[in-house]
Amino acid sequence: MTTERVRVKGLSIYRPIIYGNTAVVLTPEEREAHPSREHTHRWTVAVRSAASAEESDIVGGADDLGYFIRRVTFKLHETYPNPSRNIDKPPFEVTETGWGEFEIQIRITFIPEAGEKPILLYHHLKLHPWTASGADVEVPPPADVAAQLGPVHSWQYDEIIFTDPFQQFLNTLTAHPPTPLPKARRRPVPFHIANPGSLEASKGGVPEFSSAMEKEEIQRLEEAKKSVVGEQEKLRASLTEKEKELERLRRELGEA
Ligand code: SLL
Repeated sequence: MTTERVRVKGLSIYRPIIYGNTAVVLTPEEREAHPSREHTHRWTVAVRSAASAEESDIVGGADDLGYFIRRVTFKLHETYPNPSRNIDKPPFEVTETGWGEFEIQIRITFIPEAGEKPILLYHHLKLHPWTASGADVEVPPPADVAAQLGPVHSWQYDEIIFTDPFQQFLNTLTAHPPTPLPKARRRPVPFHIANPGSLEASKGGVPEFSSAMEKEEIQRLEEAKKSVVGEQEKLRASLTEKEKELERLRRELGEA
């Protein structure tokens, strides 16, 4: 065996990616132009590098991921012709028009040298703007309002981690360091956590991921954990109360 096919034990290396979609409302002319007339939106689903290029109106995609990704398969809803779309070179994305939201299965296949199994991701295609939080039912705004709000963005940040990578693959990866995320937030946040409950959340330009977001996410998780612990304590106290009550009733019954 050559050293190239040796795994570097105890080492992990990751590449930050984003996956998700952008959607815009079709103009009345575009709607008319489509044979079925039922299509309302144009959308793009993509897998990209997490960092955005400077001054770009694209979410993510500063780096070309072709050096380690061989193919991305987007499995669309079966109402689409040839729903399984294989994209073999960057940009790893599919643009379509349609009328409905659905779950897209995304399979990422790595270059053969990686010796890694493909990974599966799921993304809920989002066409309608984020609406009031707290509402149980999300009612999409009428087309003209949606068009005014501008593109809808729904992106997820993730890190692909390679554990014990082959030496050759490790060399390939280290030859392509990812563009670092900007420290501070320069643009809107790419999804609903931006400002839950506000239509404004989907407005205001092209979003991008920053390392500040990562910190905010950690903070949110910590706060959520605290509130769960608080809830637990309350429930435990009430359980103790109820148990006492049960005991008292039992005793009463026994005495009767
Ligand atoms: C829904 N469960 O009912 C979803 C399905 C499917 C969307 C949405 C295809 C368009 C076409 C299209 O938009 N499918 O090829 O005519 O909302």
